[in-house]
Amino acid sequence: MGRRTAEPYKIKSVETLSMLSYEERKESLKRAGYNTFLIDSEDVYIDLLTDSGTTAMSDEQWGALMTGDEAYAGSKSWKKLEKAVQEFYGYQFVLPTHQGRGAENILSQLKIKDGDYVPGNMYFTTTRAHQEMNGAKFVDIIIDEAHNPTIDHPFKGNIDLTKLQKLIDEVGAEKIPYVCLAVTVNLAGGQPVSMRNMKEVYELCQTYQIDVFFDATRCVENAFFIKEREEGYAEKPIAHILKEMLSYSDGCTMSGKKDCLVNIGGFLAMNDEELYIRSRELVVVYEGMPSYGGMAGRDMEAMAIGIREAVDDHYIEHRIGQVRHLGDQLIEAGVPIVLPIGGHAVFLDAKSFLPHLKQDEFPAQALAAALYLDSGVRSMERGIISAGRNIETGENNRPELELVRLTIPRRVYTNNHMDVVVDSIVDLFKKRDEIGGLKMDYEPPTLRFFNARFSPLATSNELISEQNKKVSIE
Ligand code: PM9
Repeated sequence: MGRRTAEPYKIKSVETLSMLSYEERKESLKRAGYNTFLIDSEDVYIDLLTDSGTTAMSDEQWGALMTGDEAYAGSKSWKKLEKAVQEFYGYQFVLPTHQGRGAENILSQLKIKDGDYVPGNMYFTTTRAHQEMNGAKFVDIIIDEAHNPTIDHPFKGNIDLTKLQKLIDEVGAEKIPYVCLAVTVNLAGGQPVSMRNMKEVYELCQTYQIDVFFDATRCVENAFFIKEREEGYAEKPIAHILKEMLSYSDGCTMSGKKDCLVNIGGFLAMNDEELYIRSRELVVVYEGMPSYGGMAGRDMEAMAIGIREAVDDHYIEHRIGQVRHLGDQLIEAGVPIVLPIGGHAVFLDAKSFLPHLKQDEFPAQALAAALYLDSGVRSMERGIISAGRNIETGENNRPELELVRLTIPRRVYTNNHMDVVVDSIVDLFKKRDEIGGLKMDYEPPTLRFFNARFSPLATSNELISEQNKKVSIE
């Protein structure tokens, strides 16, 4: 066995976790309509719903909160944030937004015309919603391997250049306002894009004068995979790799709630001054003054520091290592997960986990609910419910991937917590035949996964057959 490593930080403040009984969790799940988004946080033991805004901030960040400049205009905290983005991301112009979707809204409104096409490496829920609301059709041009959870490809987030070229030939470059390239790809399992692919996409787009905008939400995690897997990068610092990655784009939208290591905030960045001036006008309409954009001065102080802390090589190595600590144990136990293990989460392959359930019985939603019931671990459905309906036909989109995401907040849990999650999932896997499907009782018209409500299909109205219920934390 190689020498073990530990967290590159020590704990200064603790938050007590709640540990409900099986019966209490059962009640809580019912109240939430079997949707993990609707479970009260105080009823959750280990919260792997999302890595978004759930980061533990450092003492330096907490200290900086007191120095926040809350001026309505010209905040010096904004100057610090702007400088950090320019220094570490390399873009010339930056605008603050309340979170990532604020930046997506502004970019989509300014770039998209009715009838346009926005190609991207797999959709993301809020990103696609903004594109569609502004009249575009999203076109998935990720490599085919990304849709198969069992294929172990080092850069499963890559764009298929043939698919991109084909779309350009079919609809014409003037109908493509920009290519949206996510690093890493959330719904593919946190899969990275190679530096080479980014460069090739950028070069192809340049020949047609099509912009490339990155969804940079998890760009630091992507940089780690390049360092680890792509020739020529092993000795380069993460900060250096990140800057090279972003140089193959015209701008980015950013949810600071992930790789900027903060609980709220985001930004829109670009190199085109004319677009910047137009974007600034919309920031005033939707977000606030361009010197705060929906964030408090203290939030901007914390984000400026988080941007720097995130590119620390020790931090990111441990971060990815913790995700693997969870995923590797599940693989060893034979639990089907998306391969290879990605950057921010381990994704259970609900189709293989619960092969007896049809996609219309919502296997991923049912598995997420069963996991909560078993151990109080909260996860998130990323399957047919998240995929929503086709805007033209109204039919359910039917993604190949029917997944449950175990998303690991940054710097929050220890590997012991991950071990508890493993035990619960392995127990559930042993009694997987007993897990029933769900029916949807309430379907919201947009982004339905947030507020949809379900109930068990079984006549007994039980999600897991009664005789088999096992409780791991009682
Ligand atoms: N991601 C997540 O849990 C939070 C919302 S769940 C719908 O994964 C990408 C790749 C994201 C993302 C949010 C956003 C939006 C954009 N791109 O939540 O608005 O993963 O800051 O960012 C969530 P905001």
